[in-house]
Amino acid sequence: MKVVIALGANLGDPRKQISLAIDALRDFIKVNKVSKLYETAPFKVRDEQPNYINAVLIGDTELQPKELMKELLKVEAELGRQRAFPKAARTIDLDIVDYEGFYLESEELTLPHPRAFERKFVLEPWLEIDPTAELPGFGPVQELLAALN
Ligand code: PH2
Ligand code: MG
Ligand code: MG
Repeated sequence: MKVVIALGANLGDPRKQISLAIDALRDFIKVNKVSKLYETAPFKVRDEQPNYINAVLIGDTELQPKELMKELLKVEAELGRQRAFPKAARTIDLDIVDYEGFYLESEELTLPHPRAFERKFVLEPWLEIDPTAELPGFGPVQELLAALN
């Protein structure tokens, strides 16, 4: 199943953590494309935070969506993620942006990612590695990005 994963970090050594996370993901995702690393200003957070390093990758996985999310949360925990409050600064954040075009709404996971459409830090790296990308239910990533600029 084709998956699009967004990576973000703004505590510790963000570039290192992103790189370690990608290595760890290879245990359950065949990684096909990885974007460059983007330094981005904190978006819609309520406290003062350092800039983020963001990236997006595209891969293939055999795991079902909720299993995949569980594995991502394990990798986050291994890389020191603490959850003080929603959108707090973090050592690593691994989000499923799109899973094979699936729609899902549950406690643990919403697909596609419900806030990806307004996040330049997701859309820009995604467009870099897939110029024809579409966010299910929202449209072409190129158009979503243009609407933000
Ligand atoms: N993640 C958030 C909230 N705001 N801003 C940037 N620039 N990058 C992020 O990864 C990010 C954010 C919640 O997950
Ligand atoms: Mg996130
Ligand atoms: Mg997350």
